[in-house]
Amino acid sequence: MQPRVVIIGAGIVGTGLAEEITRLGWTDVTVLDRGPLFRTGGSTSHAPGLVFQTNPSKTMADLARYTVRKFGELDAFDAVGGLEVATTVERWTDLHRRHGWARAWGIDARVVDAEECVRLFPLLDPDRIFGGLHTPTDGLAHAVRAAERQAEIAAERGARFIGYCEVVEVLSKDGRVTGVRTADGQEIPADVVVSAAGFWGARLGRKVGLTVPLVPMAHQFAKTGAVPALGGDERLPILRHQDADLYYRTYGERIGIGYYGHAPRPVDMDALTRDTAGQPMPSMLPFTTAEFAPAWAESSKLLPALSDTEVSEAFDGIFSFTPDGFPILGEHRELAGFWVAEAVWVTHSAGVARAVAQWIVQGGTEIDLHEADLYRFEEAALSPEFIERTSVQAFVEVYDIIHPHQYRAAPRNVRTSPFHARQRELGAFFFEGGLWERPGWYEANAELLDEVAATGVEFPVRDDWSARFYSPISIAEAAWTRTHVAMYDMTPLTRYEVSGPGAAAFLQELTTNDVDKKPGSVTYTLLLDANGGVRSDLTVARLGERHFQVGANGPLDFDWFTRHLPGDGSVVLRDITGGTCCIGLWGPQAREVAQPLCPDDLSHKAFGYFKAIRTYLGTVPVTMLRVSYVGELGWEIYTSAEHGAALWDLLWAAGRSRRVIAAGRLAFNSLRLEKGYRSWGTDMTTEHTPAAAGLGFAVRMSKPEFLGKKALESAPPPDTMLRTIVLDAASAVVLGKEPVRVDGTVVGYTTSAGYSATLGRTLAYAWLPATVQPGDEVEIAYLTQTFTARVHTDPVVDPDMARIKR
Ligand code: FAD
Ligand code: THG
Repeated sequence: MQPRVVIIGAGIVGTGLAEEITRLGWTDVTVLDRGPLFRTGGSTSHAPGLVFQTNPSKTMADLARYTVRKFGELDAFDAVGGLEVATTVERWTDLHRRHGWARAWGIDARVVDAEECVRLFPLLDPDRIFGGLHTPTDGLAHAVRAAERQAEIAAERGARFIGYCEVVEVLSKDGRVTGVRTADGQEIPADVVVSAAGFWGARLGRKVGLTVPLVPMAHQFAKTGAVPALGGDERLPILRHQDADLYYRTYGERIGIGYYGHAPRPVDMDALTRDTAGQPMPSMLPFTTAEFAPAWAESSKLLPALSDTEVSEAFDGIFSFTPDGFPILGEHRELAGFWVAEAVWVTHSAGVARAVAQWIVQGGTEIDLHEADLYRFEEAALSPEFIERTSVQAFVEVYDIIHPHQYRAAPRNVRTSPFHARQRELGAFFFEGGLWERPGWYEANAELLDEVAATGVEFPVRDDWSARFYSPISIAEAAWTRTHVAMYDMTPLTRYEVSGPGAAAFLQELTTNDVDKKPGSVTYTLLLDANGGVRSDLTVARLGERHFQVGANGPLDFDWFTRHLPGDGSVVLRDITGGTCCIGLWGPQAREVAQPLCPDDLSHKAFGYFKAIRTYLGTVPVTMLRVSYVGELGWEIYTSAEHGAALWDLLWAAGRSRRVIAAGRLAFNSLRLEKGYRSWGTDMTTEHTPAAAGLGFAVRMSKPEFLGKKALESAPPPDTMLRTIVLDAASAVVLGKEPVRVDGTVVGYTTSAGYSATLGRTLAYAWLPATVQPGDEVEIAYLTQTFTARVHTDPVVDPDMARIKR
């Protein structure tokens, strides 16, 4: 029997899901909406439908591209093109960066001058703009029509759509959904319930004990009266004026204006009925006229013809914002069969619907969804305080120019390691990541600059953009690590204790490498999804017969592990990140620092590479792993939190004679790039097989069984590969996500980048066709410049492991 599916919400997401799920063969689908079909009163009902596909996230761009294609086929999309104009130098540069993303993700776009902007959109005042970014395939989605068309197709396959039917309760038994109860008392049985309830989703989630971190926010949208100068041209592109938080579309002779510049207005859901009384829809609040004044003033400057008209109708529409701007997708971990697909724009809706349908029906997606996963959030990030503040900030920043290394400004100091006070004393410049305070570099190391420069290390001057969130001190720290010894705070590295009689078998089945080795061994291994895509990369240290310590990448690993735990209690999983801390002590002189403190023999012979021991450093009980993401001799040294400060002080004092330094994330990143180590989520995702990512060495196909093995057995050889490229010019810098050309054609994109003190060049990883080989020349477009680079064999530094294994 086919699973019975109930979808809550018949907006653009719910109808898209019904179409995609029935297309994959599950046709017992019922879609319920509290409002009338298909102008339900949700956000979709009044969405002006602008679709700008370009996004810093490849995933989001892919979801948008699919939406454009699908709505085009459904005759619900007008490819009028998208035009984003720049009225400031910063924006003009930023449009070049956006142009880079467009090309990197396969979207046709071009940077055009002011004259061309006016040709495309004649109402523009050419004197106000530097130029624009024109994307011909962007355009207008007819959101309600698209919802209707998708519903029709789904209905032909057997799906039912029921309006005026509010879900008031989700029914469940033994941790599985069994159906829903509606306001009129009906019970509708279901095996799968998908909440596509838009900004009502957080409330619905709460009914089943799920935090859906979205905040409904009001956003101003106005329509002008007739603007005769428009002449009723239906083909004008959609327009963005991000410097003033504005966007535009035309409706015949009228212009629609959307505005994000007003103070953020989170919506009080408890007062929604009262606040929207008298409005046409429950997603429309009364227009806040005074707040719109700057929008009108700015608009009249950019489009002088507006002075002939005024606002004729307007409202504050409600839709969802999230802490990081991404949708919220996935299945409730404690309530099997309950899915959410929320905080989705019209722009990404069809792509999201297809991906979530694949996830539900087939167990995996083609497009990597980790950025949008329901379980991507750290525990503290699910606090109401954090959700509200960061979602409000996401509204404020929606059109801001965001530097790729720009970190959250608030809330800060949510998680600090036991070394925090020491780091501050050393002048750490803190970045935020996973809510942790992470030193990027230490001002105390400025005193090394001259000395390191004297050894021949170059410190190229950066352009203004790449010099942000950066310090040349990081180059000195990286160089120093390769010649002396450095302490890296590895506390934020997520780690789990996996224990119990079933622990070894559990890890063996879940990961690609052979982890069932002797206690004291460490293994680098991968998590794959059912399609054979890389879900994560881990280190697994066997500390005892039934006791493992796993080094992981974040909350999604915990989620994956939890979902796969055997039901018999034979494996216990514990996140030990917060209760412990870790210093990476690395560099050629690491052994001289640590050995005098340790009762055990730390020689290469006694304590080899990728081995683990439990011992003491002074009075501090430690677990030492002979692992180094920076590719140097040394150890990750773990202890429980209360010993952290003592451990730091001990190593610091012992390292004095060797001139030990504390080093930060920038140096760390540069060194791992030199060593060829990948960073999951940035360099590779579920869209890549281990072989494509250069991680085939971590897969033991001789193991009887592991998740993803079947898919790998039938996987064709990869047609794209992750490669290291070295920029030719010493001063050339890239930051990641730039398009890479071969013979003038864009063939790939960079993922991460950093300066190599060893080579005196910037290194980057790039996804390139497998035919592009080491030694080949490529070109990278960076803002307004083009840099040449060469594909290098990786790793660039220490390919024969001489530095690390001695
Ligand atoms: P909705 O369309 O809100 O659908 C959710 C449905 O769930 C509703 O119909 C609701 O009635 C139903 N529902 C909720 N709870 C229950 C329940 N308990 N039982 C039964 N049914 C329930 N996006 C773009 O991409 N481009 C744009 O140009 C754009 N402009 C916008 C302008 C404005 C003014 C606004 C407000 C939004 C705009 N958006 C735009 C965002 C976009 O409209 C939304 O993100 C999108 O429509 C959300 O679709 P949805 O299907 O998730 O939600
Ligand atoms: N330390 C620990 N766990 C981790 C990381 C870490 N887990 C998440 C993430 N980082 C995993 N990434 C890597 C990448 C490379 C290596 C370790 C962790 C590494 N690779 C050796 C190599 O490729 O030469 C593996 C050699 C081998 O398999 O023997 O060291 O930083 N604890």
